[in-house]
Amino acid sequence: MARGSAVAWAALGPLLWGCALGLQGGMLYPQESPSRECKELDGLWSFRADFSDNRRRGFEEQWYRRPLWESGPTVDMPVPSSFNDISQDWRLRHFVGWVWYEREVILPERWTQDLRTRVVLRIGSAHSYAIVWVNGVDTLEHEGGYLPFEADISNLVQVGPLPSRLRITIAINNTLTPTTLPPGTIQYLTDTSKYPKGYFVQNTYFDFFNYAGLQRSVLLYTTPTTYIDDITVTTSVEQDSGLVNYQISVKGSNLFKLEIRGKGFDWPLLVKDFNLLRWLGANAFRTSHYPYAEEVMQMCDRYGIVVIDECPGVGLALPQFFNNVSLHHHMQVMEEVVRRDKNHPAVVMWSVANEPASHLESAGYYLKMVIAHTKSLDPSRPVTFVSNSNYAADKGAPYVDVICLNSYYSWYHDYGHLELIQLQLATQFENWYKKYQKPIIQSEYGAETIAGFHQDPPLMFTEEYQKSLLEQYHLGLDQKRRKYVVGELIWNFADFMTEQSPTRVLGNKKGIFTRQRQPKSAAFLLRERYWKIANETRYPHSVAKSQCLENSLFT
Ligand code: GCB
Repeated sequence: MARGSAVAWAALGPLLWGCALGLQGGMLYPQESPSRECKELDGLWSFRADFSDNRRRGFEEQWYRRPLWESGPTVDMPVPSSFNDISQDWRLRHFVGWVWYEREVILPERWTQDLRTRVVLRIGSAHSYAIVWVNGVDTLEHEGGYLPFEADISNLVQVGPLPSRLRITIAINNTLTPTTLPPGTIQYLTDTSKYPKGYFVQNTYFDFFNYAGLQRSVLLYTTPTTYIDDITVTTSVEQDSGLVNYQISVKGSNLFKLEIRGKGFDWPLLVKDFNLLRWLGANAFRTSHYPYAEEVMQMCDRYGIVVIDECPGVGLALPQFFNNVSLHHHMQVMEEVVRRDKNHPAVVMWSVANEPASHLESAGYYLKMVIAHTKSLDPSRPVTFVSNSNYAADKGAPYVDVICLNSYYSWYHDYGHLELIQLQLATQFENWYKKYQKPIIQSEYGAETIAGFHQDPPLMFTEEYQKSLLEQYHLGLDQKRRKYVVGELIWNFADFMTEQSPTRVLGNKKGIFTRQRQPKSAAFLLRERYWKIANETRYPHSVAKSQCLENSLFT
């Protein structure tokens, strides 16, 4: 079937901005309209993990050629969800390698018969490498979790009389390598007195559990054969008028189920989180440490929450992770992030990485290149990465627009000595500002806290300690807030799952809310603070606000 491939740019507003140079094609969020229909494929899929020694039996036996149940037993797997938390089989929780998902769909007859209709298969995210077959035909591959990808499958479904039943098979590999984002390493443990033959573990260099699977929605949608492929919205100001410009690319002529969904997308949880943000009076967050679901970004637009949009550049901790293959992939990931999120007014800044080993020369070059590339994709927004390096050693800071700093005074060192926080924080800010004269955001600070643990005077892990630690930080932040510190982001909004280690008690407990979204004492402290600051800066001409923006890029 012939399909037009020409790309026509319809400029429907003044084009003031030549962005999106490197963005290949669009990735619009699928929405129903008079010309587009959607069919969600969320629900139960058939699933099998490939437990074979080399994890490649699925490819050797070509499991995609026939219904999955024909090649062996399958289990039910909900989509969206992380496969790790669903099963009672402990091997699945820590499984590393290929897993197979399959789902059969019956298509509306019009989709298969009307040659003026394009049928698109869209996968919200598959962590981390995915291969997709439609009716056994290799259709699509994608590297990197947390971002959507899609394929026009019209030619597979519009093939004569009624193959209206479609079999979608998706193989996903969650192995992290030195060139994935985030990176990781596989370590074979060869001491046969301790480990069975072939035993290996996945090493990661970040602090969250490497949940995997189809964690966001999968859907089919249609467009006409001539369709809008992309929209780019930009804004500017001319004299006293605000201008909204847009460029359109036309192609062709319920209840919480935490613990059991890993980090599978969940509407009730999302709405609850935004209600909590509103309750807190918070107005910003960072998508640490990977892009969040598109529905989250839409909620930010609606609720007026500004976002530092971070890519999965986390765990770049070893020198070997700063290589050319990774650099190329990292740039490509930034293209996908910008392509997906560029039109969200909520996005105020791109973050290309969290805590890379930025004291290394090779990291300096790498960050310089990724930041420059991101700026060429979107010259309208500032770009940063989040640092935990020493100000004098950091090789990436010269290239960022805003310095973002993570520090854990009186937590990872000087245990219990809350009295040191103000001094250490002031030193941190003064050193960085003196060297770079750039606006600074405190992008992480906090303390591990087990809800219900109490001790006064405060001891580590109690609610009192978390509260007191935050109070000390706030005193320090307030000293600089009206000068050059332009933001503060608590670590963390809610408790979350991590790998097991002696420093983590059923995950990271630095949340001010539990994983079930119940407040710890610190939540009330922050609520008071955020609303107080919001009220102080409510009036645009107040002294407080103009001082707060002094020296900032945003003036
Ligand atoms: C950090 C990391 C974050 C961790 C946090 C912690 O600096 O950016 O991923 O979870 O510290 O709690 O240690």
